[in-house]
Amino acid sequence: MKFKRGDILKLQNYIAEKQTVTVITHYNPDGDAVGSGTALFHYLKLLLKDVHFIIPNNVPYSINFLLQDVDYTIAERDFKKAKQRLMQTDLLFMVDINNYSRCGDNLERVLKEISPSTVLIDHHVGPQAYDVVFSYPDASSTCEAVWNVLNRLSGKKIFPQNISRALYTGIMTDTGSLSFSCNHPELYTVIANLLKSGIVASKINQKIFDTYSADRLSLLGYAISKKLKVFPKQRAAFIALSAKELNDFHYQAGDLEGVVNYCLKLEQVDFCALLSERDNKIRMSFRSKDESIDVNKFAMKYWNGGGHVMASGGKSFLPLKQVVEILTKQIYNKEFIVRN
Ligand SMILES: [Mn+2]
Repeated sequence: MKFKRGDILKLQNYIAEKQTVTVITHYNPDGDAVGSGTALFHYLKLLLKDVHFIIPNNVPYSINFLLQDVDYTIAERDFKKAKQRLMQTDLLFMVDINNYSRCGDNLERVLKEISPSTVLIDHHVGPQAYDVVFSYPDASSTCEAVWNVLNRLSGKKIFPQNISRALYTGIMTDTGSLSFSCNHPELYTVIANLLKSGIVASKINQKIFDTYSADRLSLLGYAISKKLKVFPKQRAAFIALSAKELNDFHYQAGDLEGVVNYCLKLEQVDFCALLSERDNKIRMSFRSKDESIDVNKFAMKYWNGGGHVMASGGKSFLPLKQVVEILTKQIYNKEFIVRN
């Protein structure tokens, strides 16, 4: 991972000079968001900083273990505290986001009012300008980027277990257990160094991936057996779930994590989407099997979103039925292949 001359020095100076440090990540946090945020938290704590992690809303239960021994606030539960903290902050780290809007409207408003020094560490395309920007769209995950930043900062390769565990979690969740965004050999050197801290990979994998509730597994079964629409000619597929259907399975944050990837398991599918009616909108995830289908561009052009070339997200405030109609038309017209 290449670093711009001066960025590490600037970051070193910030860390030396600033005392009140806050880490923030995206709405609907995933393993990479919480992993990179908590890893940074532990690292800065070791440097005796007053550090706090602000998470916009609830963390999926499968990655809750990462929050052990972390000072954090879930902004949606205690917005006053989150806001107060941000007002006092003189150094702000943003992880797994490319701009403030990913934190949700309420936090974005506060973030735009304050003026701390800002450091971004991320792997999404198109970061906004901040004081220091470590943006690596080719990285597997923000956690991989964080390891490289910490390595440059400290000269160390092996970090304490709480840091290693968090970074390992983000790498595994963001690569679907090393099945995509995982073709650069350097990634495996990072993982090897994480394991050298003594963390047990199989145990963490179980914690992350084998903690389904019966409802979650039933929802997955229902989504695949009853709701999967396949368009063989267009080599596309999608699943759409209404709020009522989610409710029938007692939906919990995180229950749809990874569901979209099942559509790609079909040999005859190169592009797929998952639509779910949640938080008074239709949330959409897009995946593709090949870089020639750029779902970041597709999400940006049509669905108010973005992300990565082969994995992105979007949203719509139209009724689910209408979103399904539009997406179906887009599939028939192969508009998911966005030409420049
Ligand atoms: Mn990520």
